[in-house]
Amino acid sequence: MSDTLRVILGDQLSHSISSLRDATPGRDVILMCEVDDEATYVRHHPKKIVLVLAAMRHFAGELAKRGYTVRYVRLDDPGNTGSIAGEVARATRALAIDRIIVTRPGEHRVLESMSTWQSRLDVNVDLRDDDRFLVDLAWFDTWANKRESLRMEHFYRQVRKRLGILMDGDQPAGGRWNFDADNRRRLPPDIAPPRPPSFKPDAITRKVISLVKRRFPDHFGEIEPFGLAVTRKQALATLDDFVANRLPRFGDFQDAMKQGEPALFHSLLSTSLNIGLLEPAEVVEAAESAFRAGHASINSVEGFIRQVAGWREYVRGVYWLAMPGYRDRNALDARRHLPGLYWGGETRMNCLAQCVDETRRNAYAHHIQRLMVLGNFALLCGIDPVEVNEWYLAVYADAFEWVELPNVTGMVLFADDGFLASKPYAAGGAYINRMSDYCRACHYKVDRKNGDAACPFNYLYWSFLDRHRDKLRGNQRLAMPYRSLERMSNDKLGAIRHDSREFLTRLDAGAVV
Ligand code: FAD
Ligand code: DLZ
Ligand code: SF4
Repeated sequence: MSDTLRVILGDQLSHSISSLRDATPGRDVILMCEVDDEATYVRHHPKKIVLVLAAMRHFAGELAKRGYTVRYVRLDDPGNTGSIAGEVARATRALAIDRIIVTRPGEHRVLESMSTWQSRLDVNVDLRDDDRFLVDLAWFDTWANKRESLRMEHFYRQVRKRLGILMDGDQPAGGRWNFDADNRRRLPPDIAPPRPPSFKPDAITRKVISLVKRRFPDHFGEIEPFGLAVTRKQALATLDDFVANRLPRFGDFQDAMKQGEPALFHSLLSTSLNIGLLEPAEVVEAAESAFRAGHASINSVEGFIRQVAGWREYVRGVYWLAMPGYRDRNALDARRHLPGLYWGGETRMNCLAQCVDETRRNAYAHHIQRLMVLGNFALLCGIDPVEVNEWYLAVYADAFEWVELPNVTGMVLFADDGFLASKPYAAGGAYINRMSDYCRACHYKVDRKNGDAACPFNYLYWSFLDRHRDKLRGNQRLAMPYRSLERMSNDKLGAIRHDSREFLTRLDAGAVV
């Protein structure tokens, strides 16, 4: 009889995970459970639910092939309690378990639940670190505790030096740590991005698609076509495809947006990384090898590695350092409800309409769409961080709270008062026009600053700075716009305030904006 239960969650699908490290085939039982609670605590995009459940089923099959005993609970199994804690309790009783081994989860609410298992179930719980990251949390805490303020760029350089990533001796490859300045090109019309990889659902995934259609018919988002990687083999194929076809231009067009081209030169690796099909070390290694082989230039490779070895690791460290209070931060006192346009409601603002529509169809938008269009609008309008976080967590297939929350609360909304980022990423329509082709097909005129035809981002930007003068005026990185604001005539400022008030009143009333 087995007395040890090893629990694997839906984003822990790595054969190297710490909870499986000393498992012996045929002896311990591995528990994997599909549960309603995880699909509905926020109403996840159906593509995300399919991704996780299909990947879980494939992973369970791989474990079984390796000789492990897997207790796999399906969403529609009779007796399914609907929660991870409920399924762990049920398995513990049914199998007379006296020891549970589990890897730390990616979300604080799950960690809170796990911390009660030992006393509630009267079993020994061995909670192991999640070491599928480049940096462990103890090292991050030591690094963070030594500093007055946290900055990603400092952290990233330490990680590169410590792990020897993209280094020539003790110097950064290419002679600079950061090639961001080279990475801001708009996409010229004659460059067609390669088709992103897509995997035809097999019988297992097709069954999950039917199940999710039946169980969650009213969640926001299109379930089909479904082509996300659900196995390690497919994830590796996505990585190979990225390195061969898109990495060489990743840097140049990293910030570009183009109508009808959701992926551009992005890697599409976040889902595979976040559920455990790929590890960041192998992704970084593949990118660095492409640079060393002369296949991709330094601005692309450094730009990509900064996202994976820098931002991804940094936001994870910030999340665990700042939780649980981080979820309640609202430094700019933003109280507005999330408008219906985020859920596909009609809007005449073409950039928002395009980004929401791509999100609905693909459960994906790339970084600049999330930050400078959807996020920027939420920031400028003062939308409540709780509602904005809930939206981002629900709609993206790669969203898990450890990575979603710092990006939204810290990077987008500045709701943490600058704990994560040195300034709010606020911008007017000119930025969106420079980096995209959205404005050409828009009802509004991006070069108009005021009046009914003006791009709303233009007056909302200045009105945001005006509203938050007391808090933001002293920020060195906003010195230039604040100098312009101070020089602005009363008439101009009056028009900005008027247009913003009118716009926000209409937004709150549910009018089409
Ligand atoms: P690429 O552009 O190809 O980047 C490569 C990889 O770098 C990504 O796969 C990802 O693992 C990592 N990465 C890039 N930027 C970040 C970042 N800011 N933080 C953490 N990792 C990063 N990413 C998520 O994985 N889950 C989320 O829930 C999530 N929410 C976001 C919310 C907002 C408001 C913003 C601004 C960003 C968010 N990101 C999130 C980061 C980023 O937008 C996505 O990782 C990226 O768009 C995924 O697409 P890709 O794999 O093609 O990324
Ligand atoms: C996202 C998700 C979904 C939709 N369903 C499940 C599930 O049925 N079973 C499971 O173990 N995990 C699921 N997940 C992933 C969990 O939400 C994730 O493991 C926790 O949020 C911790 O990061
Ligand atoms: Fe967006 Fe303004 Fe451009 Fe319209 S004009 S697409 S609202 S930035």
